[in-house]
Amino acid sequence: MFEILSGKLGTVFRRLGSKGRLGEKDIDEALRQVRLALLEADVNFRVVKDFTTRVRERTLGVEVLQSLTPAQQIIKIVNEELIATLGGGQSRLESSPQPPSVAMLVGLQGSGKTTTAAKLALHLKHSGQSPLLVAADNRRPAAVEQLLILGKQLDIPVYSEAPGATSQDICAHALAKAKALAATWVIVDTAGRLHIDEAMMTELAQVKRELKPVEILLVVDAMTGQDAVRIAEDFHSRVSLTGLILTKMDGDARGGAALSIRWVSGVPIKFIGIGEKIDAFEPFYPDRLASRILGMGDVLTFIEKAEATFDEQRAEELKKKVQTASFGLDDFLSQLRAIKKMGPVAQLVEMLPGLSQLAGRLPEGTEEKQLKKVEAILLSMTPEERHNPVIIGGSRRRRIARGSGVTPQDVNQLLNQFHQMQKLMKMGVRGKLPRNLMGMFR
Ligand SMILES: Nc1nc2c(ncn2[C@@H]2O[C@H](COP(=O)(O)OP(=O)(O)OP(=O)(O)O)[C@@H](O)[C@H]2O)c(=O)[nH]1
Ligand SMILES: [Mg+2]
Repeated sequence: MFEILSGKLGTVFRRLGSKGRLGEKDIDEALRQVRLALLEADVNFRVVKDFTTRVRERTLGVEVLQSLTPAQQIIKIVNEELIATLGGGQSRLESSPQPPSVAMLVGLQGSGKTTTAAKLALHLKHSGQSPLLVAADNRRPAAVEQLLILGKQLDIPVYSEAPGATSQDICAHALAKAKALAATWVIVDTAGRLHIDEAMMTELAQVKRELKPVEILLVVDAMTGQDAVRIAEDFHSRVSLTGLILTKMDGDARGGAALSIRWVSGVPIKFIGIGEKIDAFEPFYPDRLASRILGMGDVLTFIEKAEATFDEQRAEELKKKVQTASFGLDDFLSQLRAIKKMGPVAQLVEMLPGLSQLAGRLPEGTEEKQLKKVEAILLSMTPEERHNPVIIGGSRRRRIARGSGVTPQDVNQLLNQFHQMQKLMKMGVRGKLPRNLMGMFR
């Protein structure tokens, strides 16, 4: 899966990488190609539009890391936005506070429900649970037989009844069986239909009422592309899904369903089926899939490392400056300028570990107008005075005040503020500074 998309994206990024500097035009051209590649991979057009908009906005407002090339930065952003499109973090299986936890598998005919029920039961068994499989698909004897065979193969108990039994009966008896076996999980395989119809929905609603499943998982065939996405939306509106299982991920070379379904339906992908064999099944990790699609495991690892050392270097430099008290007024000046660009100082301080409680008690002087005044004062100082403010006595203070059109008291207040800031800094630099604050200390 994703071979074609992966190949196309690879070409786009290689082309970007061969250029030294990237202008807005290069970025737009690259994003145009990314958009085409996604559309060709059958990704939902709304997802594509939203994705490329997000990437574009971020590339334009990006903080340039010296240790990365522009192309690497774009790869990093594309990777992060791919992960976000796929759901962000891993969505695990929920369990009930009181066992057994019930997972009900729903889906259209042939989507892989029965196979997946067995795969999921085996997965749970391997993680130390004791599952019971339930054949709630009692309309077709062959369906029950299929589950019985799988259960036997895997040595996992299967509860079934003779054809014709009502699903209400099956559910009630299955729960009793689960209790008798001290099963921790009940995996219910339901009957599929060719299309979503009322009869199926009524039956599913009934099973849901009887068993109060903690998980209602839609099993959906990834090879059906955008149909899969539509089916997920339909099912979700009818039975409130808790998760998706995408099957046959081994089959489709395009992968549009996988890339669109979470974003469009809002339901997290919890597992994927990657083959007919019973162990061809795994939890879904958005970040792993994203790096597989980008096909750039090495580049991404490199980017992560470069970022980490970059942050560390910055934090380390700053720490040294503060510790050796060489954090001078020049630093203060550039810091104030950075703050001016970044928004209200109270918000920034809230993000600093250990400083949030000071947020409401910051000295005045951080408003826009005040900042200008402060800047003027600092610029009226000689470099020597900025470097070593202790030499600023009465006459220097008056000169600086005259030069910047303020009173000597204003100059004094600024110097006091600076000392307060130094104190705050000393407290704030204990841990690693959050990345978005690094701009303050340039
Ligand atoms: N390649 C591949 N085949 C799969 C996967 N999951 C299921 N299949 C195949 O899909 C076919 C249908 O699977 P079933 O589990 O019977 O589907 P179902 O949803 O229970 O079908 P009905 O009970 O008829 O509604 C079988 O041939 C499975 O082997 C998968 O992840 N990859
Ligand atoms: Mg089946």
